[in-house]
Amino acid sequence: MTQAQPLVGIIMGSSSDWPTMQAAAKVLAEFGVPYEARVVSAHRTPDLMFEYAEAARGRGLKAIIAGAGGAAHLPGMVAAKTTLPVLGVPVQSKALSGQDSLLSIVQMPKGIPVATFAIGEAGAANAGLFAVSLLANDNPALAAQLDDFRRRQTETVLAMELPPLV
Ligand code: RP5
Repeated sequence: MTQAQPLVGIIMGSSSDWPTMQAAAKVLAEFGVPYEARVVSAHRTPDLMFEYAEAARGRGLKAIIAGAGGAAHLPGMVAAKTTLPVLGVPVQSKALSGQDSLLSIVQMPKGIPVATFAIGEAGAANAGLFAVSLLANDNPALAAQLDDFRRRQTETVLAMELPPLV
């Protein structure tokens, strides 16, 4: 899935990660940020992973959101091959509920950073928001959109009412 001149690359280890990772795509779409999304597996397509990471900056990407589950090496290995910001999303695994994914992604050795987000959909959505924040550094219109998003979110929470006792 590719739009014209994507600024953010969303990659994931399997199409089974898409229900989670599409939360990042939805955020980028909401902010009008062009992105691409595709399956790139650290273990099953390692050559593609390296090609993708090595070409990313030259293709104009500004950040890569990488999601994987289980022994989740994709974000770290991509970060090893590019100096673009890599945002890691731990996908909830069946066996260990994503604890394995989280620890695999977050425990990077000194020198190769991966910004690690929460397990699952919330992490994917926040990775999307973080990518928007990165791009907003030199895009005032995007920064204004972020302010508006926060304002609307605050209003929604302030308007919350609790149901009566049952
Ligand atoms: C990881 O293995 C993927 O990121 C996915 O979360 C997990 C399971 O992959 P499938 O067996 O569903 O293809 O590489």
